[in-house]
Amino acid sequence: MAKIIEITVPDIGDFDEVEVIEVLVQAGDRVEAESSLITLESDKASMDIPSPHSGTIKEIKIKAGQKVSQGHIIATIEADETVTNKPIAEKKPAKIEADKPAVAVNTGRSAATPRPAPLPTVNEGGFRKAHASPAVRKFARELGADLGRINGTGNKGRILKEDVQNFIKQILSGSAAFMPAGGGLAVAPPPEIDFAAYGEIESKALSNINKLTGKYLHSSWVRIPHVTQFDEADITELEKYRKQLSEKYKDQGIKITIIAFLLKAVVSALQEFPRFNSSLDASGENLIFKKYFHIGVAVDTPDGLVVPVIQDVDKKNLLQLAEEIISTAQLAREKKLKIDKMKGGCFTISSLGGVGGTAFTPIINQPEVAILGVSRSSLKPVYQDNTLVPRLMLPLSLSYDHRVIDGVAAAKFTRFLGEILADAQRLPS
Ligand code: CAO
Repeated sequence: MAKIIEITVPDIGDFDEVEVIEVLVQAGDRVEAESSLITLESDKASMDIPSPHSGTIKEIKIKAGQKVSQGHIIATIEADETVTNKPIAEKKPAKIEADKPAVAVNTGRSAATPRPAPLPTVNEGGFRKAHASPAVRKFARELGADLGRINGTGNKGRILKEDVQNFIKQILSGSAAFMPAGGGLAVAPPPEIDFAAYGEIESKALSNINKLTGKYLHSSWVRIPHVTQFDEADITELEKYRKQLSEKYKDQGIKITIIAFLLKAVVSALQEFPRFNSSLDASGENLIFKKYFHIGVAVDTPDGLVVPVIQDVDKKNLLQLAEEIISTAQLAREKKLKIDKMKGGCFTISSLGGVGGTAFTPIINQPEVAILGVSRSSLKPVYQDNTLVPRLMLPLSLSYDHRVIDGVAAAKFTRFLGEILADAQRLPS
């Protein structure tokens, strides 16, 4: 015969006065033996308390927020007739450490249920921090739902089972709001490694600039299909001219480096190839062509990379540009650059020419569609009129957004730059 049994909090180890954070059943619910009734959470761990019997819940004697200890009555249950006097679950509830996943990750198996296919990857950091009960965590993990991306509708934003179900429904229906930003890939998190296990280490926090730049670069790298076109410009004549100019303005403290010429050459190329002076709009379906020429210049500072923007390069002469590069780089290195000076760029130049190297693949400064990397010039033997002659060659590395720019256009763009830099007379002063 069915009988009413009181279900009490079992031995929960060293814990006393633990908070009930979720009541998972209500009166009238049918439960199976070992299914979770409530979730308790201490400052160290959370645990689900299972039902020791199958049957129907008659009355709930507990509510969320209450503190309980061993022996506290949770509920009464009308246990199934088949139940013996000995409850099925006499064991301690499974304790789930706050900083460990509830079940094995990505092995294709949960602790309880073997699965034929590997589970989708979740972001472990976000998953751990999410406000959810172990039962919901387990449920989410079984479905491969990333708790870190789910907004909870429960008490104090707690993630409920329904939230996980809704999230999965949204994913299946292809709702953009639930896809990774930009519809890109969900990337597996890096492995957590105890570096100290292999030798002495020192941990240093990244600078704010590092963190901010890192975010932008990562986003750009993941969202934009990058291709890099390499070329060389013969700057033998240009270098002579640059040295003359530098000499002339030395007394005024103005150093004219190749960057000023590159700014001018880039503007000419953008005028010739307007697609390089465009951005995709937020929908990704329209190209916005800019009629202005604001060019970013990557500056290396002690705290990391910043990209101030030189406004209206087409309206400034070489000397003005050279002065502005010097003063802007100085401000950037002294952290005095106003945020306005870093906005509105159309295209970026990143020069490692003062350092060295022969080529590199710069990351596009989104929402721009291309970036020009410049490496150190060097003397190379070049065939001219059937003779090998020494020429000063400047390596160019143009990374471009392949959604907007085709390979042929990129090759034409760098060729145009090469030709215009080779002929100093063609450069607007
Ligand atoms: N080939 C050969 N020499 C070059 C050169 C090149 N392509 N570019 C610069 N040089 C020379 C300069 O003429 C200068 O020579 P002198 O000291 O003999 O006068 C020297 O290298 C140092 O130049 P500079 O770097 O101080 O000046 P710049 O105008 O060329 O560059 C700036 C200014 C702000 C762009 C640069 O200082 C800087 O910060 N570069 C780093 C940018 C960066 O980090 N990019 C990587 C981003 S990752 O995508």
